[in-house]
Amino acid sequence: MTNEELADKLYDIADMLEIEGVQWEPRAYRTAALTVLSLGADISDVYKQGKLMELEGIGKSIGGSIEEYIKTGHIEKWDKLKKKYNIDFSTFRKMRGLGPKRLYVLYKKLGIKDVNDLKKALEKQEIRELSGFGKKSEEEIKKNLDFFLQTDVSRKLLGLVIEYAEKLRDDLAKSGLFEKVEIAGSTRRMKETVGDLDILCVSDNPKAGMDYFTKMKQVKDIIVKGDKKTSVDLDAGLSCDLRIVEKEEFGAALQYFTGNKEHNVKLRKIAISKGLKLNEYGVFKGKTRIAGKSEAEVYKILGLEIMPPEMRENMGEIEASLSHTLPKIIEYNEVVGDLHVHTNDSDGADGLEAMVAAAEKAGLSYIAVTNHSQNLRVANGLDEDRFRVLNKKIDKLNEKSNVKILKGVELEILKDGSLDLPSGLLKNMDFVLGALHQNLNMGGEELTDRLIKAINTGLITSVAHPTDRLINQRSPLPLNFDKVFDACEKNDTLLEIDGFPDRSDLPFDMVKEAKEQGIRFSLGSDSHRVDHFKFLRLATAIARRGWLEKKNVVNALKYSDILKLRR
Ligand code: DGT
Ligand code: CA
Ligand code: CA
Repeated sequence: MTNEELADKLYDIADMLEIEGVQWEPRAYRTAALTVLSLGADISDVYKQGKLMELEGIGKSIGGSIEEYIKTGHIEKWDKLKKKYNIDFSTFRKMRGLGPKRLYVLYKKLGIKDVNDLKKALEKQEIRELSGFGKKSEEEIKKNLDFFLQTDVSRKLLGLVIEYAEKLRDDLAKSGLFEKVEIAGSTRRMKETVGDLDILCVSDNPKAGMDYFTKMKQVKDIIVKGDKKTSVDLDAGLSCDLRIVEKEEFGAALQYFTGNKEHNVKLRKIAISKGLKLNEYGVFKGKTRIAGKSEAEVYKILGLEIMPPEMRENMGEIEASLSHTLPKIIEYNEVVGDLHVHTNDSDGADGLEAMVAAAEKAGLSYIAVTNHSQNLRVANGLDEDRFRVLNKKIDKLNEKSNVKILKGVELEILKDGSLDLPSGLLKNMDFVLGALHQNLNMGGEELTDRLIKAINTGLITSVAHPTDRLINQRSPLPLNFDKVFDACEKNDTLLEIDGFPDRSDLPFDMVKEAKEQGIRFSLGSDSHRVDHFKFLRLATAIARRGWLEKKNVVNALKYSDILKLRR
């Protein structure tokens, strides 16, 4: 049993309870599922240590279900519900647009249980005949299904594997069998999703090193084992290549196995044009190795400046390096504030004081508390009165708090582009994230006009998670981003980079485009509980992958300067 299998069961229960019309339980089950997914340790180990109930969001009832599953491989609640709702929820969750309630209608009226059934019903154009669906809705479902069928859902979210990968690296290093241990591949480039882990080591005793690796408790199966390369399946549900190389070739190997592939291909062409040969063992002139010990040495001998791994996506970094025009991208420690944080006043799990304490522990100097606004009822959005009360509480807390708190809101942009709260209140807010969450089933042009109308009010500081994509789950909104960027530029409105693992939104390639147009950005973890502040690092990674410099990111400003954004 893996954490993932358990989380899937919990999500299933949430979906089925939602169909039953149960009020709060679905949320609780989803929260618990996310806790299990991002745990970083095996849930059965946590259970054995008697620490199950200490986990965030896991109380008596859900804890009981988890215990039952660990002991018996079943959850009776799931079995019972599933008899009534024999739907492949777990696959449908990865697809945009069909929530549990709509799935149930399709199941009851057309007998659709899985993606295959859905495909057939679409071919026969049966869905448009259902009340509450119609032709437009059928086309939307088809589009989402096509997107789903094209995506590789086997890739893992970086935000859910990075700590696991770093622990694996540290565990290897602690063995004392390796002189060097480094993470390479897409994880080192901080790509939003990871296919497999790549780890690179130097060791005097490769045999003992590989023995140690294959016996680690994270290793589930050995795929191939050799002294130079070993591949295994990990308990986190992904595989890992570990390579042991010579000290003299470590830099060249690290460069090669960091990639990406297109970046490497271009580098090799440059080597050839200089009469040299580049591979994972070094840079060679004839048979003599002339570089390879460090990455910097490899780049230098090819006439290039080294660039951070995040930039190595063949997006112009090699050309910029050759012409000495590489920007100095923002450093992780230059991000001093988090500009997207929820509390339990809306849909967060923890209270204001707890979130502020956690922010202080995370080393932040300020946070914007951006709870949902009234129209987002599923998230317990706040109306004007509740915001006024909360803002007073924030003013009071600010008097004694080391971490400064900006009074913010994640504001619904309504169907007609108007704003969900009166402008009088908004003018007194320190940070307004404008967001599209509801009524998204409209054409791209309408949607674009709606967002631009909101931006043009001048009341929005930053556009929250602009594409609204969820990785492996739903496609980006069909917005016209040329127009959106123009509107942002004109109004000096920021774009957000939301670092929550499945959002990672704005995506890095679009970040780079918007930067070229002079747009600035705000970064947010989109924290819903105390342990989510770690996702700010992922937002920063996307900023770096989009070539942002310190001046392009408002989270590098001091608290007193960030307040001036709206003045
Ligand atoms: P992933 O695992 O799909 O998230 O992405 P990567 O980038 O980690 O790719 P992976 O694990 O297949 O290979 C690690 C690195 O090794 C990759 O970034 C570049 C290098 N590499 C792999 N295959 C080739 C190749 O055929 N040619 C060159 N030049 N480099 C390669
Ligand atoms: Ca990889
Ligand atoms: Ca690999």
